[in-house]
Amino acid sequence: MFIVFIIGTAGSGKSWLTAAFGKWLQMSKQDVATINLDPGVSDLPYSPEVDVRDYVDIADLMERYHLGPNGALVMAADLVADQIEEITKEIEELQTDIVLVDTSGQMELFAFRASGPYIANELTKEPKAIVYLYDAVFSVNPLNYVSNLFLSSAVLNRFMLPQVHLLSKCDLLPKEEVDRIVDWSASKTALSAAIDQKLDGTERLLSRNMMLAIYKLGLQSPLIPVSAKTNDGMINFNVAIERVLAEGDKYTF
Ligand SMILES: Nc1nc2c(ncn2[C@@H]2O[C@H](COP(=O)(O)OP(=O)(O)OP(=O)(O)O)[C@@H](O)[C@H]2O)c(=O)[nH]1
Ligand SMILES: [Mg+2]
Repeated sequence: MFIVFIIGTAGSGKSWLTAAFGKWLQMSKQDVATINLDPGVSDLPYSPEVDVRDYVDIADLMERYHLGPNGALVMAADLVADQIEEITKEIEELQTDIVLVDTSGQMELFAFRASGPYIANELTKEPKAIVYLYDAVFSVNPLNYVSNLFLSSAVLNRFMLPQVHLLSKCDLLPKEEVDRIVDWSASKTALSAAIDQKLDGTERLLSRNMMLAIYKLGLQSPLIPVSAKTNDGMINFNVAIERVLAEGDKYTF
């Protein structure tokens, strides 16, 4: 069994990608299950085999502890960590080859609190990977792109798992724009030129130095453009996951 956590900023397309990639794997005759780890979601574009909302109820936490929605989400994240053995048992009983895990809407709940890495670590002892989403529309500006590069590096630093980077919702941009962002992810010269061309003053200086820091640490990684609406890029995404998790083999034999 392989476990894939889908992580990204709020609204970056995690749930839709879980749905679309899950369906795509099913059509490719792979044995897949989807898990919802977001206690705050009301509607999902897929039917999860395991749902954290069966373990914690945000509305109940808000009422019982007089919390706001964010306070309740923080508490829910910790309560999920407490239930990790039960959730793991449910996942193991599924006996599927690949498990897609849709994480919290608010990325910081999963990535930047103690409970996230604990959950990632304890949720079965199977091989795991992280898929980090760069929202395509947000990434058009090099300043935003570099900020996301930093966020994805912070996620890597928190989980220390193999990480695949996607440019999500790429159907929303013209192809030239998608190609340009992918180019930034593959070439320091291209990103450097975009920073010089599109930014000035402090933004340019900061972005340039942030880019250099990422390169110095060797944390740059190519983006794979995907769309959950058109299924563009699913083949390349799948190849990348197979490479990091199954040494290039299919998950299901
Ligand atoms: N055009 C387009 N829209 C997308 C795509 N993926 C997601 N969306 C839309 O973007 C919005 C957010 O998508 P979600 O999948 O819910 O994003 P999320 O990261 O799970 O959001 P939160 O869990 O609330 O943080 C929804 O309105 C989707 O319809 C895509 O590939 N293309
Ligand atoms: Mg979601």
